[in-house]
Amino acid sequence: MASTFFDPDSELSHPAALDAKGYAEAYRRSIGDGEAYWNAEVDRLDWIRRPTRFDESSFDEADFQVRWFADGLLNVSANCLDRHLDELGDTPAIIWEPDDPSAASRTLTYRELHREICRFANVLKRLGVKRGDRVTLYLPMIPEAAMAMLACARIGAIHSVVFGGFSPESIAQRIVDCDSSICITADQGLRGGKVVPLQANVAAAAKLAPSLTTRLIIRTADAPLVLEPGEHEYAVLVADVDDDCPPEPMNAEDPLFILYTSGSTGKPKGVVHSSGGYLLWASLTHQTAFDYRRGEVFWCAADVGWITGHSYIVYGPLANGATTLMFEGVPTWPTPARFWEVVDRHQVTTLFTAPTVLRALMREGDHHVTSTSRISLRLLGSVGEPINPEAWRWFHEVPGGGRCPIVDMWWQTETGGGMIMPLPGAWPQKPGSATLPFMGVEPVIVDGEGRRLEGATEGNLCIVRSWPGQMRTVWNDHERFFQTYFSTFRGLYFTGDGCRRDEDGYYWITGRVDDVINVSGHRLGTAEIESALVLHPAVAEAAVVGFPHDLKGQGIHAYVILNAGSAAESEQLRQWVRKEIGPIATPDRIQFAPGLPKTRSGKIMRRILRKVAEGDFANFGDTSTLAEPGVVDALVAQRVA
Ligand code: 6R9
Repeated sequence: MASTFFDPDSELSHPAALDAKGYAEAYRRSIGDGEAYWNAEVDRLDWIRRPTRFDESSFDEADFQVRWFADGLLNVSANCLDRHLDELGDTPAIIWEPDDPSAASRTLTYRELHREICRFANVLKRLGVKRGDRVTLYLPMIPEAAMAMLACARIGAIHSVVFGGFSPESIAQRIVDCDSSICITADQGLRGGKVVPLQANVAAAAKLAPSLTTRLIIRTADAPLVLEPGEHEYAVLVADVDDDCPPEPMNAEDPLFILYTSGSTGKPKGVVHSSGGYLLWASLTHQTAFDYRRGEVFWCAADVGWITGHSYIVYGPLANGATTLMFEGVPTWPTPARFWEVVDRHQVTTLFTAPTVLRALMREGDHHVTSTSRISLRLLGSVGEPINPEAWRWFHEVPGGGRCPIVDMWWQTETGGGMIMPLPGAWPQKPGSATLPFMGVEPVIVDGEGRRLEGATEGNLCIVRSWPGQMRTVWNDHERFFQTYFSTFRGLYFTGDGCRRDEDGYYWITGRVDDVINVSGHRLGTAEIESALVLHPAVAEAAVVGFPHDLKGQGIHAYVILNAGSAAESEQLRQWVRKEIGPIATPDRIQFAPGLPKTRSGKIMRRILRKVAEGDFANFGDTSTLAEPGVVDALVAQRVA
């Protein structure tokens, strides 16, 4: 495929920190002499004891481990707050933009944020939270979400943030898995003027999760809280604690947080990130990929419930002394101009968002964008799924006014921070390509048998060696960590993504090659949705696949087989999944199927189900192993009917 190069040099108002030569040199060092490279880079953090050990990881089964900086001691919250106070005490750390554009925004300086977090940490201590305890967070996009995360980090507790769109069942599943006894939530959340009943959802989850004994509630609405036994009002407890809370010295390898993510089985994996390596990676990638400069306003428009929010709303920017903008609302409410109005209001320099948002805004018409100034913007970013060249061009030309390079950053919950992305100003871009690997990242493309493919090629994307931000384990299931990522291709970390490398060595992510689908940038396991469907009394069997969707990237197509004599409406089943998992998992289509295409050994042939869902009935490939070939014709007949 021919592709246009965009030369971003001409677009940058001042030269970027790294040019092509600087990058090539740094990249070569990071791969050729990792120890020297990381020995210099660790100084971007403040250590209580500077590490003398660096990468001690191995992807081989015999001595498998992921470990970095193992003798280092630090505290993550001290790195994000205390060390900035002398120089940046009066600089805004967080600017909060509420859902309702007519409500007042809120700014917290580093000094104010430091004080709030110390007090928050003291509240947690008073509730009995100790080093190593797991604290569940189920919060709206309010500054208290960042405060709660950093308060945990201050006392060495491990946070597990659960996205505010998940159902009570999903919250409970995550609480039970990490045996968490406390959940921090709010009375309600607001999104696009709609109320999300957070406190009630946690109360419902508590009935399903016996370990959960304590609920800390932040009041956001005017109405006084109504508290059940086990619930505490944050404002009441915080009125009565000290401003002083010394940061707990933590080992670099101590877990900082758990974040659950979907995989190929029905049960979400608790991805565990470290204190030292993770923070270093979040800080280094934020600084370098976004060419961050002091005084700029950085806006990552993700939710803190996802890894993007962890690394680029909270940890990366605050570790770098940046001003991070936190937005409670949605891009299309009250009007599709909201994003750009927020950019103007807070003089945002960098906006990091997702292709699904761009596609939604694109079809609303350019006038919503062009009616705003956006003159403060210098850089744009895209994450979460492959960006289609059309959305890339629109982002560049309309919101970016043709002046801003686009950082298309490929990474995963598991990688902690960006892995493959263009560094602004360093090399020409191609719309739709994440371009080249970041420092210390050595990608390879392998075929189905694990053979490394050279030059321009396409296959499975793997990473050869560890990097500091890599996840350390799956909570409580180290064996699953190895099996999921390191057993498919021996000695390599398998990303689950397909990838093409072009003649210029640029990487193009083509999407998941496993049973994970990406709906509006949200990762969902097809098995999770299937498990939810078969819980319905009328459903005997279900198979879920993704299909191309104009706005969402992928939509959810569910094949459902009902129990003999049972009946169900598709809308009923859609609502059922919504209730079981959350709105993001609601199937777009339910197809009541007479049967599923299976091999004689009983394996569902998902390849065929994907083709049928896509409406591609011509290329089923080899169907000779099908137990009942007639099933495929029946499925096709239903689709064309
Ligand atoms: C950060 C995040 C990870 C999956 C990943 C890939 C897709 C993310 C992308 C991208 C193409 C990009 N993905 N960024 N694909 N280009 N710039 O999204 O983490 O929620 O774990 O999803 O998202 O398929 O494997 P996570």
